[in-house]
Parts: sequence; structure tokens; C-alpha cells
Amino acid sequence: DKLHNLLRDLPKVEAHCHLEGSLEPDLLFELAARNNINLPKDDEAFASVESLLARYGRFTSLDDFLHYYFIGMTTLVARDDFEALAYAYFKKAHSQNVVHAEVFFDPQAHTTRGVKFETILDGFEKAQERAKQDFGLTSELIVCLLRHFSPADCHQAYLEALPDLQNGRICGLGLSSTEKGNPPHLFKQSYEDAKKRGLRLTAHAGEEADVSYMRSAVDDLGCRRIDHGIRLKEDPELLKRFAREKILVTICPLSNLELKSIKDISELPIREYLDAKVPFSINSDDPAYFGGYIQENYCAVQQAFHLSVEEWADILINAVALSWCSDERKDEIL
Ligand code: ES4
Ligand code: ZN
Repeated sequence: DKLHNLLRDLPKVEAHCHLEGSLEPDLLFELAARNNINLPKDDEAFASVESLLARYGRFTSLDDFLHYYFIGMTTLVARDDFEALAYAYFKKAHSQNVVHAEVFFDPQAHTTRGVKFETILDGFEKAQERAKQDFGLTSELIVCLLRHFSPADCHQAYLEALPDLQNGRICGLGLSSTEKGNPPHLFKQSYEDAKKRGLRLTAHAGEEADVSYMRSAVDDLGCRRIDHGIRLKEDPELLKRFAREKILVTICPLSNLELKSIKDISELPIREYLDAKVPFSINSDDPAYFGGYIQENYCAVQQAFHLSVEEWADILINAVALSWCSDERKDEIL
């Protein structure tokens, strides 16, 4: 298919990738050995790279994945570990013609293990600088609150990140982890404060839970971007509003497939969103866990939907126009 080659060569923006979700099993085991981290001995999945990858291929739900995701990242300890993780992602993204990446990270998953916030940020920032130098790849960090912790714990994490949200080392605020039972409005205190300060806001919503979580993220939290957001067909009024207000939905096809939110890529609302002009982008989410980086996600969509060049142009232009990079950078990319 000629379009697959075109999609490979096009300059791309990624807006939904968790740096900890780009931890490949070989680096995971290398870091575990270096840092003397005990991986679970009672889980045969951790016997080898091959058995771990095989287990990743059998996720049953978001929580089943998150169990492995949070174990994997316990191997990240030193500044150099965070740098190596992020640099490996940027290098891989560059090889697929990603020119700008907005990437999530989960400080609570590290600070609760005794890793200092500065250690995480210093490592990621070093990798960002090297990626800019080596590949011309620009990037921004988005700090995620982990919603399986209490809103009060999340607010403490928000306050710890606030100085760097204000000085620009961190570009925006996100909300992730177990969705069902942890609706957006519970985290209003942090988002209201961030909104008052004019910070950029996004949240995972409409991944496993219904469309009411998407409405809450927009109405209660003030989000202007929604991560996953594949449930708008359930609320035609809200769908129209996303189109009208140009709220970007960051869709992650292989993630939804692997975590059983959908049975087939063709179930994604790609056609409906294109027709209704809901802006969306295609992203990798946790590429080390879901069997592909951004390119594989683009190809999965193309295989299922056979989009035209014009439709892909719209998708790419929206992804750039609604990204959180500077206007100068947008002009460079477009
Ligand atoms: C995530 Cl796929 C997904 N959903 C929610 N939170 C996450 N954190 C990392 N990947
Ligand atoms: Zn995600």
C-alpha cells in the first residue's frame, strides 16, 4: 500500500505517550540488574524478555496492564535511568519521523518509592536536550496525576510539580491510571488551581469508562484535550461540542485493542470523528507494552479504515495545530 510508505515518511507529532510505557523489556532487565531491584519471583512472566513480552500480549484490561506497568518502572532509580528511558523513546520516535512529542510521566509512581522529583525531571530534561541536539526533535513533558491515589495525594503531587509547570520545564497537567470509579471531578481542586494559572490541561477519559467521564473532564476540570476519548458516539451533543470547540482527542488504537476496550481496530470512531470534524490524533500510549510505536498505530488505522491522503492530511494538520508547541515550531512543522 502506497499510503503506508507515505505515512512512514510524513513528519508526525505525538501527543499521547507515557515515557514509563516506553520501557522495553531489555532495558527493564538491564536496569533491574544494575539497581538490584527484585522483580516478582512468583510471576513466571519475569523469567525472561521473551516470557515478559508474551505476557504483554495477553492483557485482559487496563488494570491488568497497569499491574505490569507499575512493576516495570520500579527499575528506574537514578537520574541516568530516566535519561536512558526517555532518550531511547526519542530515538525510536525520530526513526519513525516524529518531529515533536508531548510525553507523559508519573512522578507519584517514583516519589512514593523514594525517588526525588528532581531526579526524574533532571533525567528527562537531559534526554530532551540530547534529542533536540541529535535529532532536532522537540518535546514537552506533561505531568500525570495517578487517579488510583486519593485526590488529596494527587494534589500534593500537583503542588510538587507546580514550580516547574510555572517555569515551563513541564508543559501541562494530565490525569491517568485506573479510570472506572475515579471520575475526573474528584480531582477538581488541582485542575481548578491549574486553570486559574492558565496551565494546559488534559485528562484520560472515555477509555474504559463511559462518555460521562469525558464530559466531566471538560466541564468540571476545564480540559481542552482528552486522552483516548473514544466514547463520543454515546453523546451526540458532546461530540458536536468537541468539533465546535476544537478539543483534541488523542486516540491510541493498539492500546485500546490490547487492553480490550475494543475487539477490533474497525470499532474505533475514526469515521464518525472525521465526518463530524472532531479533531483527533493517532498515538502510541505505552509502545513497549502494546506492540508498536506511532507508525504501527498509523498503519493499524489505515488497514482498518483505508483513509484517503486528504483525510490523513486533516489528521496530521490537527495534530500539529492543536499541539502544545510554540507557534514558531508549528509553522516549521507544517
Ligand atoms: C495508561 Cl493505557 C493507560 N490508561 C490510563 N493510564 C495509563 N497510564 C499509562 N498508560
Ligand atoms: Zn495513556
